Amino acid sequence: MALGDGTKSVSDTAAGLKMENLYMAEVYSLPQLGWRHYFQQQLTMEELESYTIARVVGQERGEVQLQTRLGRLLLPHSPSIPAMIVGDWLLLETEGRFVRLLERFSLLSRKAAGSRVTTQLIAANIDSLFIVSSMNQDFNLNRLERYLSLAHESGIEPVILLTKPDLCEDPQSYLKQAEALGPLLQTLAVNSLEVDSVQQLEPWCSTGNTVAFLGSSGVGKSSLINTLLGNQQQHTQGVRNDDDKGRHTTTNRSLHPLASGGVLLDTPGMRELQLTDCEDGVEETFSDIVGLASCCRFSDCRHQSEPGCAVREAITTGTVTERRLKSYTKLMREQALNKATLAEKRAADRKFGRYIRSVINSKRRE
Ligand SMILES: Nc1nc2c(ncn2[C@@H]2O[C@H](COP(=O)(O)OP(=O)(O)OP(=O)(O)O)[C@@H](O)[C@H]2O)c(=O)[nH]1
Ligand SMILES: [Mg+2]
Ligand SMILES: [Zn+2]
Repeated sequence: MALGDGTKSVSDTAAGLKMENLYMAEVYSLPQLGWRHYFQQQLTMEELESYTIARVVGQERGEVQLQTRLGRLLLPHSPSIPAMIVGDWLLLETEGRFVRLLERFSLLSRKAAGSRVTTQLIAANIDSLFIVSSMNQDFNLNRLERYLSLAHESGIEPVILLTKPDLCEDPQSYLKQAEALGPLLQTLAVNSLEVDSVQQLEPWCSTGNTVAFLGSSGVGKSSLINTLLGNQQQHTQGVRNDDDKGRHTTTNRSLHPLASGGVLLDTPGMRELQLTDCEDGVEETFSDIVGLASCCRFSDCRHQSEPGCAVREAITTGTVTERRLKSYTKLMREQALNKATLAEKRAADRKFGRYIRSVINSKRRE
């Protein structure tokens, strides 16, 4: 079912209507939607009895799409409701009024695209991250390391999916390069259009597990989701012939519960993924370099031409590539810079807030 189809807006309904009256079919149990003990323990017995539990499954022009045990409904955005993102869990009153957002166990965010330095939320309460790349001009090790850093920072298990093996002359060479990014990293070649091939993903699609698909446009995120769902819920579209780039077909994030369990999150293709405040995630992604750096003669070694540099030694012997060292240095610098700019911006916002309050107060006094 396409998001929003057949659902009614809460604001369209007469006040006092019971929630049961608002919903259309499409019924899933709470565990099928990803509900678990972590959320249950945030509720009192009274809350459990009197409120309806809902998960954010989509967002569109001023409305949040929610899935409950009984079906779907729309919640209009309002300034009194906190910022929510796909994957969030919340409580609703019987009439559909917002009560409270539940604490998240994981949160994916990045620096918003463009020159503005603000944080953009991507998704909440994600268990596994499928980092999707096709085996063509889209394939880029530096970019994969960005996605891996994001996953590690959020404590989410990453899996690299390399798509379009059927259109590639040497899939093994791509697989080998991706596998070299980490000894424990799961890397799979998968044809998004073939049921047999997509079956490899079943271990991550078990009941209650929420899996986010991230990657550039045209790599096959929506195609993978359609094959897993067994229908064409998500629109897909061919890539440009000259450079394999996609056409940004998916424009909204949406959650798709599988009948067999598991919840899939489709996302629009990302043009860029800039990290912010991801030091731990970057260090985990580059644990080989971090480990070697601890053996350098100087504790502030920059791994350029210092004597006794264990990282340079590893580059000479071929254990680490120059590319990987550059990628590590770049990501560390980028996340620190974005973090500092964000902190400055927040401080400026706070100062501005204080100024506004003082003006209002002095006007009141007058
Ligand atoms: N041959 C082949 N084609 C694929 C494969 N995966 C995806 N495609 C095709 O690639 C095109 C783009 O696929 P989509 O699923 O729309 O890509 P997407 O990642 O969702 O793209 P956006 O929504 O723009 O982010 C479609 O024409 C798919 O049929 C694959 O493994 N093999
Ligand atoms: Mg898509
Ligand atoms: Zn060094």
